[in-house]
Amino acid sequence: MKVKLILPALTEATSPFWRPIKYSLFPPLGLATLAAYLDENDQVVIQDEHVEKLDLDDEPDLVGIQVYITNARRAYQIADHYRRKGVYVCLGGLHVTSMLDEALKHGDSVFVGPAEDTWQDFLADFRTWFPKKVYINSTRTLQGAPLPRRDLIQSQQYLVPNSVVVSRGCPHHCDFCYKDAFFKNGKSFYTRSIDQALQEIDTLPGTHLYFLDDHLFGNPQFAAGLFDGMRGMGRLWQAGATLRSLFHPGLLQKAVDCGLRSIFVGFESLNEQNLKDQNKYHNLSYQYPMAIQRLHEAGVMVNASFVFGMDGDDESVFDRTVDWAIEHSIETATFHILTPYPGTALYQRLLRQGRMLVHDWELYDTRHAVFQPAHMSPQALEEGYWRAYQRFYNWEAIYASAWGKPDMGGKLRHMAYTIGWKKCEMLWNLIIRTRCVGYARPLLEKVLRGLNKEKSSLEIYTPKSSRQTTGDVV
Ligand code: B12
Ligand code: SF4
Repeated sequence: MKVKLILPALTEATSPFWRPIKYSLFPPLGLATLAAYLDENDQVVIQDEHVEKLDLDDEPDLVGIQVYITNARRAYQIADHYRRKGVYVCLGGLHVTSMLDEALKHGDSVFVGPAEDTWQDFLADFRTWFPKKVYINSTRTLQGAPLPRRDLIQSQQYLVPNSVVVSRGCPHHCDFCYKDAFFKNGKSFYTRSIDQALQEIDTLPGTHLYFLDDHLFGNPQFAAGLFDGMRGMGRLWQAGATLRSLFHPGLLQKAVDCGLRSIFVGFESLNEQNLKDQNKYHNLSYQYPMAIQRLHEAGVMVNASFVFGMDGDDESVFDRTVDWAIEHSIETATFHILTPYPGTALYQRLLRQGRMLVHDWELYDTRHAVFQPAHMSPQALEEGYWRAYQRFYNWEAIYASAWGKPDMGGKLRHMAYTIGWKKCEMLWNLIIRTRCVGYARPLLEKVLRGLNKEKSSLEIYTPKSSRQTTGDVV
């Protein structure tokens, strides 16, 4: 059977005037996961429109398309195109899970929720000619799930081919997050076994890893076992975790000891009431400075995520947040306009209050105000958002923020990371056009390690055979 799996791109990702590096970071791991369930004899291709032009002239037996909210329009176009040719089309992913009726107009089969179990059911049905219209996920486990087919990914096209996900979901329930909508009707947080996770990590070449888990520290016992097992593997890695988990006794140190060098933390807002309104009770704003200090003292760079437009925000929120981030020497900040994704508690609330203004999914990209904010106009929210980026990443701010680091090595690493990420757009464009993005990886590793540091004993690779998979190894 000929199977084609496609990650369509949103319009901006294919524009030479947008930030191509943002879309050349991670390969389509969800599709590589699905590919692992196909038979040896099946011919499988994965195409990612963020990094390549799609070949739409072919006629496979089966097409599977991944649909996010912002690429939904493009995904439906591609689905319609293949269906016109008589090809069977499956749609899955986050957006179709919340918008089943919309998706059913474009797909022959639509998958609700994670698809580790339903995709296998579908393949059996398809081979016997009785596929269903809708597959709803109910079994929530990663035990025994095969490793993603990374051999189908063109790794040279990505800055971070070694993205890895060892859990699904998150133990928390923030109102604005996609999570509860995607994992409804069952467990919304589960992990691989530690041994399976380590086995997957062991297959990844090179040094650098990026864990894309929503909350890698979400199950402290699992995380501690994973970090113990990773000691001596010689990795440098990045991940995301909640603020509260950084205070779990000993966990951060274990992470650092096995190579954590930069972390994405959802601070979201400096306003305590905003956090409560969004059901984000696990963030306590008085702990923010302590968390940053802990991370910096441990040599971990902070990527702080902030959301603008919550009901406690007025037009002063932008400058206040940026000033605070610079004052606390944060390396990179990601700003978002609050975006109510369909299916979330936030979306339901704003719909009930009659505050939803825009229904074009392409604009649900966290850069547009799609709802009526409480204390400012949608225009003021968008302008403030762009101003925040400009202020945080201007040269003066970068310098001021880096200068907050106590030693010269820290200052230099801060500057190199921030400048590399936000101030080298033309260089990134050239690197991507000449298909050399893979060559930039050693530089990223060098900056993560620290410019003045050579490989430490921690980072010298220990072959698998001489390494335990759980428990302390050093
Ligand atoms: C990596 C990532 C990116 C990467 C690249 C995406 C990629 N290469 O896959 C980059 C940086 C480009 C990116 C960009 C954006 N992203 Co993003 N991203 C992620 C992230 C962190 C991980 C995705 C992942 O690999 N998951 C792990 C795999 C195993 O799971 P999966 O992809 O969901 O696949 C499973 C199922 O969905 C299902 N499935 C998926 N596709 C299909 C297809 C078929 C046929 C079937 C049967 C099943 C199926 O099966 C898989 C196995 O269970 C997620 C958060 C998350 N935890 O998922 C956010 C997330 C997907 N991103 C999001 C957003 C909003 C964006 C942006 C708009 C952000 C922005 N402001 O610019 C852009 C636009 C993306 C676009 N193309 O439209 C939202 C999506 C919300 C929504 N309702 O759609 C998420 C959920 C983050 C969040 N918490 O809000 N993103
Ligand atoms: S902590 Fe993060 S991933 Fe978890 S529910 Fe809240 S926003 Fe979503």
